[in-house]
Amino acid sequence: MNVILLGKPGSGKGTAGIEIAKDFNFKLISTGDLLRQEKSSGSTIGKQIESIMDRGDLVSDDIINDIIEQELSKPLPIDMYYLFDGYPRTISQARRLDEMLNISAVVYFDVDDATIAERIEQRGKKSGREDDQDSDTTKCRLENYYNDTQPVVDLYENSDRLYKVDASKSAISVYLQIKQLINKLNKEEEEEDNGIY
Ligand code: B4P
Repeated sequence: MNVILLGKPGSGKGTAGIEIAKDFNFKLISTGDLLRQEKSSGSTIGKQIESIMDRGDLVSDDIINDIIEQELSKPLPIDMYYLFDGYPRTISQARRLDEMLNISAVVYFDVDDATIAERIEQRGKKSGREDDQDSDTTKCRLENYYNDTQPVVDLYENSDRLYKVDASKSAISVYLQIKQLINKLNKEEEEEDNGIY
């Protein structure tokens, strides 16, 4: 079962993703991490995306789709599935992903904007991430979320693949909610495979 973690910037996708990937033996693909690696490598693409990311804008779909295609072309053990963190963030990315893979579940991190702003401000003090450093950049990231990513949430909700978790709770609580959800979905899938339904 391939799973997506979807939500506003700073909603906790990365934090939960690391633990969930370990527990369920997922291959974790975080586009944010891959882009930050590209940026710090100083490559041509890294230079292209640096200022876009620092001001809180989304990197182009072409670059993201190339990065994802490269990741998906790497061999994956037969019993392993993907956990996507921060991808897809636009309708075009979501459509491309649906062409490449079967996505059974999308975990939506439900949290209000004020909590997001507070978390990003706190992270900015430690992370040194350019995009966490001021409230205007956070505002821009949230605007991009409403313009580009909210339609992706609607797309998955309309195709009955969206499962909400209360992401305003503590990191451990969010992690446990997702763990419980994936266990339940795995069990349902198993029962379906065994013809119980
Ligand atoms: P990402 O790296 O995906 O960053 P994010 O959305 O800010 O973080 P996330 O939701 O993972 O929050 P985190 O767990 O860290 O993206 C960065 C940039 O890359 C984007 O702005 C864009 O430019 C580019 N990009 C990435 N993917 C792209 C795509 N597909 N298309 C185009 N561009 C793309 O948590 C945030 C903070 O809150 C942390 O400090 C954490 O400790 C804290 N926290 C987490 N959960 C908590 C909880 N439950 N309670 C309290 N604090 C919590």
